[in-house]
Amino acid sequence: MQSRFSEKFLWGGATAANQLEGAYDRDGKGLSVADAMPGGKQRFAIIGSEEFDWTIDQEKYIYPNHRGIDHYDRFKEDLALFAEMGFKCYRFSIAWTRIFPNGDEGTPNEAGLEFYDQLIDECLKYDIEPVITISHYEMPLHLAKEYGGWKNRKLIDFYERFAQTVLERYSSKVKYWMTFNEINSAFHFPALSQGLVKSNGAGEYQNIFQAWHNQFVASSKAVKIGHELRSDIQIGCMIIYATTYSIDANPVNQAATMIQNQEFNFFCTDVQVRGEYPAYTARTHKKYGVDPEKLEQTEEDFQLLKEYPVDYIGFSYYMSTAINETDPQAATSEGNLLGGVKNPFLEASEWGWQIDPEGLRIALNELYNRYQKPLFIVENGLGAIDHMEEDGTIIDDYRIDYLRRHIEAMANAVADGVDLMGYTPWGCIDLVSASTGEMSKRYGFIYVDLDDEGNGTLNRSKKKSFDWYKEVIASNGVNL
Ligand code: BGP
Repeated sequence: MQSRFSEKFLWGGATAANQLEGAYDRDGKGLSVADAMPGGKQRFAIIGSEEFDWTIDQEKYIYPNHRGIDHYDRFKEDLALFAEMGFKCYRFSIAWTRIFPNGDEGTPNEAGLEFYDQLIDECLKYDIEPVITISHYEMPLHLAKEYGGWKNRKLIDFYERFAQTVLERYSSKVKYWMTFNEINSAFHFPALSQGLVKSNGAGEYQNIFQAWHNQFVASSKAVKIGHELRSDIQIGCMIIYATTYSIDANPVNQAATMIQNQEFNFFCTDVQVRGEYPAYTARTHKKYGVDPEKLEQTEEDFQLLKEYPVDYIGFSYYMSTAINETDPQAATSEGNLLGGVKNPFLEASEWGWQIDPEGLRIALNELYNRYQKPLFIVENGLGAIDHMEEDGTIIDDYRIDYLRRHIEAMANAVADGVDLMGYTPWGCIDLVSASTGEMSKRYGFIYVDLDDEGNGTLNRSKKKSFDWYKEVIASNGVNL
């Protein structure tokens, strides 16, 4: 059988600094918002913006992100395993706090920069193309506490300096970049995404929309800097996409679904790809009580957005959701990260995320039809509890099944005409979960011996999916 994927298709895996590096206070690193978050149930409440004040008592607590999976010291071992699977690319992020510990002042921390020099060189040694997220859910804690996070326009300058520093340092070796992880997730995770908690305004949509505007401007500045440094650089946005269905053919539900799509799936990309706010912005502001007169926005901002749109669209895809406007009693899809109602045609993961491979084909078509920009699936996967057998093997057929069905959907979308650049399943090595702060929700092809209490040898072992994915890559997506 002939592969539907191009010869240059970027197969790989994805991680984020705060979820795997550990070494949270080593070599001059400052504290990030993720470093100030406990694990377990409390964490879900925090990222959902319940009362929380960025208190952290380092002496007293060791939070899961502090240790991660010790990738900081073991990255060579991890990269060797990725190379063994045949990765063509590796998506990781740079911890802002390794480069600027407080985020607002001082010179860049050379030790932090050197860590990423080494990581990038290790990728290149194996012909693995680095794909860098400049900021992935971990802004400096100081910026959240002292400036109120992204709602403050000063953050634009701080981010610009950070982006300029890393782009200048690495762009000769790194072609693929993304400016913010899941920028559209701010309604759901204002703390992780924008540094906003209840006490500094997460509950007020005015702040969220101001923060978004500031992030859009900051992102365009990064695109400008990148393109001046390297003409063939590719700088993308990155969103969390959830295909959204109407529960039935009732036009009322169809219209509510259209609105949900605009507000959640398309608002940020409309600005970042098309370079201007969409027509439905005024209606959306009104609905969320945002006063446009009070938004700090300048003519230069709009100019910049227009001149420096992103080069491609990176997105995560884990689940779909459904809308039932006409029945307020309809069962909600409890646990589904993005809410919505239960879709009777779908099964859910142990965490309630509704599994929907066909929805990925739809997502790819919806995004491509709307923007005609290259797409990059930079996260996808099944969070599950893995069991190690007595002989040390981990038989994760459920994960293989999930990924196989999603790759088939990708192949169908490519046959539909979608321009798809690559695929980097999330958490290619087990790491700390963003929503639970725990280890037991695992995504990896590589198992890491570490439990929710922080006990374990941290030894790495290959799961069954390791060899399966290796064959997928070797056959360019034919042998599933
Ligand atoms: C995305 C984030 C990742 C990641 C993933 C899985 O929203 O970009 O950081 O963790 O989801 O989520 P979780 O770890 O909560 O299972």
